[in-house]
Amino acid sequence: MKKKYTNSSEPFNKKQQDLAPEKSFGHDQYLTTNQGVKINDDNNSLKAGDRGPSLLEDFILREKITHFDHERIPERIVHARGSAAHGYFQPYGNISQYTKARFLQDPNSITPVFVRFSTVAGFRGSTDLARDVRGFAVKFYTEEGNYDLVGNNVPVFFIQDASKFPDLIHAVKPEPHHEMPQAASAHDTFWDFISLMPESMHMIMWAMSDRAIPRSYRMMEGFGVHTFRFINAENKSTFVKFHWKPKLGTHAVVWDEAQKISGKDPDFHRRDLWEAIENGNYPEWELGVQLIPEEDEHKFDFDLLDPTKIVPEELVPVTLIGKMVLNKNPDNFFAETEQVAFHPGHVVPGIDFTNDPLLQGRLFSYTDTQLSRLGSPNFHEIPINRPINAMHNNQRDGHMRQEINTGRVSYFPNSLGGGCPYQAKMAEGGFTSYEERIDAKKIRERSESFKDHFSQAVLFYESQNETEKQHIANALKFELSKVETVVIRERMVGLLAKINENLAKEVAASLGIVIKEIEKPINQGIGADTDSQKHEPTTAKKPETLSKALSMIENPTNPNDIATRMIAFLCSDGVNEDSVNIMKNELESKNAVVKIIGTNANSIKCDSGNTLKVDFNLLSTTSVVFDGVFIPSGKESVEKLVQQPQTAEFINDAFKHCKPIAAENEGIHIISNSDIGKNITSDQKLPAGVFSEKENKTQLTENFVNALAKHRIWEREKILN
Ligand code: HDE
Repeated sequence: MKKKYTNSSEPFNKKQQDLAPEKSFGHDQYLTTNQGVKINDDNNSLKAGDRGPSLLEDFILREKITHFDHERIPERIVHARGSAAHGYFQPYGNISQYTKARFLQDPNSITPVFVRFSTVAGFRGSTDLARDVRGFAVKFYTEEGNYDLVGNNVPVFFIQDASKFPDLIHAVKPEPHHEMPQAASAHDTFWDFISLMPESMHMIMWAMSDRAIPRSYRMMEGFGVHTFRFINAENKSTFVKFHWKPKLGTHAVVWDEAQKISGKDPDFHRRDLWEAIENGNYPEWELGVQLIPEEDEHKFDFDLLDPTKIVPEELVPVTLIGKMVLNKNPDNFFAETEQVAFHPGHVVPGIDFTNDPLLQGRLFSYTDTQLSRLGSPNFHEIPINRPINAMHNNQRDGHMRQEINTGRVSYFPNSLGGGCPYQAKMAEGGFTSYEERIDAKKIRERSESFKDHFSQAVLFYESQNETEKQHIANALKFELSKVETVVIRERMVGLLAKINENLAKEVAASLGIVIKEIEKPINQGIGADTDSQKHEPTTAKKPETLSKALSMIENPTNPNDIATRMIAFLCSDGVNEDSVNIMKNELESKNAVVKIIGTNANSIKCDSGNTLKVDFNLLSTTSVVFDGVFIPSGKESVEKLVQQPQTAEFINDAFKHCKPIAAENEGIHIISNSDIGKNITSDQKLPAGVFSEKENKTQLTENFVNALAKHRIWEREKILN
């Protein structure tokens, strides 16, 4: 008899279930509908006959497809692309002198956090390596309620007033007629807007620097950007600027590398964060504060309320008050990373706002956008958004309400409910706003104290070292050469001339602009001369003191540390096992991560006859995702590698991106076969950061490790350019 064909999966037996790698469901759980009805066949819809039309009656099919149809929610209008992790925050001591916020008092207290890093402009599926500012949003689940520090990896912002934010974002997002380019600021509308907004020039210097192409989320600084207030138990206010300092130092990739990573591994930052946490390399930051007494508000030559200004660390040092460790990946991207709702207005007693006009606008925006993004006023009930302390109020109902409120009292004041929930006095932890005296006219004006748009742009630019300055110039040349409208390029060169004439000249030359021709008023352009922009920019003076803290290269954190750096070992059959192991052990003892790149995807036979497990096939990986390359000895291995065109490409990229490269014995053939060969001097000297000590293995290892600790061998750029 013909067997009935149903294509229905038979249930796994107990033994198979126990072997399953995924334990997300309990092993005795049946597949059910959302109403809890057990499903007998999840592979076939209900039909009239086995070849017949499907039946509308099929409630199992209808439920499944209806749910699927509604699986997407609107992505964030900005910061759509992001990755997040759980962790904790621990203060170093008691700072009750400045703030009564309880989570900052006791070094034995641990506050859970959820942190989301993001790019700003790209859509949810866009590349991690776009040239862009990175979001750095931290939710502290404190005993006194949720506190969100919603910052960026750049300490200033493009605009001074919230009313310009929609314009800025419209300008930077893909152009509306053809929705191009994705996740990129290199296009006309962005630079048109910027060229008419001199206040953006300080932030532009940061955005064109390598800060906008971080090596990893784990290697970025974070900043609260605005000036906030700490409030102590006596109601005394101290101005505060927040900083996150990464334990692994602040590092970037180079632009050519960023573009290649965008193609080879657009999830590079997401993967890096995920894998570091999975491997137990928990990223860590220290929380720093710059504290400014209320009396000193007007002591600076910029306004503390102006978000386009930093308080240089040389003027007010950063005091480290605690550390944050990220030690757990989310269980579900949508439920946590996508549904988390941050808000700069989520503060706890002891933290308060200033009148920064950008911050004030943000205080409105976040709940508003989350109402449409998350679809209901009850998004605070989503697990990732819930505070850890109890929450009681008289807010009721609305879409997707989870809580079942009992009783008939949902108003305050009430007597029927005994006046509950009742208000908390200040001494009981009730939030009271700082009593700032305001006596002013209602006007649409920008403060005179906001008008210097260039001094700090100059301070930032001049505080960079030569390599960093060159990278800024290169970024501007790249971005502006993608701008098609000549007058926009010209306006930009005009603005750059206010920062540094040589920079402007270099950019102008690359754009084919003669600098003399563009000495026009800076604010020219349609709509640029409105009252709100009437402050003409002053020509900036060179600052007397530079700020070393602003240079990533000149201000390294833990300069000898190579922890979690990714090192590629290029190997093939016949590789010398000792050569692999000696270098591997040394690097791993310093907590670097070694990956074996093989000419196949499985394993390699060493010269000793032992097998070596391959992590990546040369064909499927790329040098741009590594921090350094080592070629172990082994004649046969080297010969095989030389035959693969990918080997030279691997080395050429590593060389071009200024990465340390080391080769042992025969490995030197691979180096001489690559672009490096052209740069070996007549007396056989290798270029900077390339090592090949034939006899002395210890020296080779030491040189390689020291070079990796420097992150990049920048002097090599001189021979490459
Ligand atoms: Fe945001 N910003 N922003 N922003 N922002 C959002 O809120 C907004 C600003 C920042 O990982 C949105 O829930 C306005 C500065 C981060 O979920 C939205 C203004 C800084 C994130 C919004 C600013 C930030 C956001 C979009 C000018 C650094 C991602 C989705 C007045 C201090 C948070 C959402 C996450 C997200 C508005 C300026 C940081 C639309 C109106 C300055 C890190 O509400």
